[in-house]
Amino acid sequence: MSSEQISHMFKLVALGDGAVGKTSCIRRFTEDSFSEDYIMTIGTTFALKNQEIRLPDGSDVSARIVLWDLAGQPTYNELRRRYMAGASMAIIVFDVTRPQTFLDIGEWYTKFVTVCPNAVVAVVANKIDRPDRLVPAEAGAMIQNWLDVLYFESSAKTGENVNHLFNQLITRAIQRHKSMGPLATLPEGESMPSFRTP
Ligand SMILES: Nc1nc2c(ncn2[C@@H]2O[C@H](COP(=O)(O)OP(=O)(O)OP(=O)(O)O)[C@@H](O)[C@H]2O)c(=O)[nH]1
Ligand SMILES: [Mg+2]
Repeated sequence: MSSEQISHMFKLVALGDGAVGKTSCIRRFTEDSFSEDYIMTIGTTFALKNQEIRLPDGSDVSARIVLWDLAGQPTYNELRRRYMAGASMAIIVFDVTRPQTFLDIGEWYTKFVTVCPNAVVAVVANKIDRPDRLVPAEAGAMIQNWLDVLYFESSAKTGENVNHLFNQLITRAIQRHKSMGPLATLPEGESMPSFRTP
């Protein structure tokens, strides 16, 4: 196995309706913690995570991910569009106990790929720990066939599949970045965010 140390920096945005668990998935991934309380995200918050990734060819890569956590409430539509710019990947999250959040996936997808056509997208069926699940796994499989996306089922509460989904997404983003060559950087005029406390 070769151990090639390349540093990659990627922007990831979390999309999906309000209260589906975007902040919870990010927090589970970055801090390995979970809270039952719902605190609506206002505007945008950022998190940072350094992740070691083993690529399918056996090489090890270190990636730095800036996770942009965008408010799901519709009030922030225009802001959200601007913040999507320059993202290499997106998670589009829905809540398996609320079918409307599943029906809205297509709209989120269209909004995102219009701004970032080359990014890697994962649709995430969250809250699978809940006994009152209404959206079946088959619905997710359909989405995967219709759209050019990865599909995962997760629980930010138990942690099930959360690391796996982010690792898969980052792996795909690195592969896509490599295949697009050295010019595949942020669009002109775009820069990484400066960090501030939310
Ligand atoms: N049972 C269960 N509850 C979850 C899970 N993920 C999130 N929740 C709960 O769902 C609620 C909303 O979670 P958030 O992560 O704040 O949702 P959000 O998508 O960031 O919401 P906005 O910031 O308003 O867009 C909180 O009460 C969480 O505790 C999960 O996997 N299982
Ligand atoms: Mg949130």
